[in-house]
Amino acid sequence: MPEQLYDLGGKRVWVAGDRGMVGSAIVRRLASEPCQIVRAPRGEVDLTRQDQTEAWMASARPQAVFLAAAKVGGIHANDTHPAEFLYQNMMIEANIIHAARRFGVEKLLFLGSSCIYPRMATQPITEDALLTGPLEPTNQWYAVAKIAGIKLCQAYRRQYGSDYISAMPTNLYGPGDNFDPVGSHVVPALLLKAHKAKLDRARYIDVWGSGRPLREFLHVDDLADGVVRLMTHYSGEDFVNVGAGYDLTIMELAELVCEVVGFSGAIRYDSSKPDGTPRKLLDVSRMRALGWAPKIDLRTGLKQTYEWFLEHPNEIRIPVHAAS
Ligand code: GFB
Repeated sequence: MPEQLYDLGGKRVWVAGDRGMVGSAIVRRLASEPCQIVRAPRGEVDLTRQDQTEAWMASARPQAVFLAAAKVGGIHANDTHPAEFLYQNMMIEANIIHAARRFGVEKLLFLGSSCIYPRMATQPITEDALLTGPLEPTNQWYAVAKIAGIKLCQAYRRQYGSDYISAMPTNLYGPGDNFDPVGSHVVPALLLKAHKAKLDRARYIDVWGSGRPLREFLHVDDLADGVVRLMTHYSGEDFVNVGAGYDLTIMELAELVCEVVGFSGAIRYDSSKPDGTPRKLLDVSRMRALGWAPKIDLRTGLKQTYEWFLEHPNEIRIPVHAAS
């Protein structure tokens, strides 16, 4: 079993982005660690602003930071808001990572994304595929910002000896997701479409693209468990993939979602919408060697996410988590 390298016991821990899907899952997971969570007052710290970020870090003095704050969205949001995805994500990362060094953070974990890899990377994708080929055009802006975040962690480690590490999660889903029909990722989008179609007794739902792309989906609670594992048991310049270990086609996902929701109509494919990357299955050997494995299978996770959605009818999350 790998040895523990960092003890969260008694530490002041800040989850940047703690109101987003990922950040709130990390906060839930940290409830079973003997640490103290520090939280910025709602809406009061704009992490794209260096002055506000530094003032918050100077007053809160976190010892460990999970950097889960980001501007996020699905394929359409990425494709149509390139400036926001590039600018906001670069600012958030640079402000927090720089402030972490200034204010003595002992350990920081940065969350990247599997879209950092070349569009045509060999599958399953190992971490050394980074920067070996051209990016997928629909999310290249987000990818470049996330690559900059990885490089910042590596650079601060090399130059200042800062213990900053990075995790590369695959496509995530779960409670607290953004269910905006246009800006969201595919899982919440299809849950919403199938749910509305069931209520309206519609004959079909529309699914974007050809249905042929393959995607890997990880429940956000499994991701949260993985990043806490990395925080406590990993230190190094190499970043680490976090994925489920298997993928399925969007067509198979759409069928599974309809089954979970109880919609028995047809599925139509809208070829005017982009497919994006044909496949991005992560190699998770490094993560498994650290003693982590996902526990929530896709069907169970989709059912649980649908139940969360039904219990939160008014909760439409905006896709910007820049405000902590
Ligand atoms: O989840 P998604 O938006 O993100 O789309 P990406 C995944 C696949 O599902 C694409 C298809 O092939 C979409 O065309 N799809 C089918 C749909 N119907 C829908 C729908 O109603 N809504 C959406 N959103 N997709 C994102 C990146 O790429 O992955 C981000 O843009 C980030 O930067 C994220 O990296 C993890 O997997 O294509």
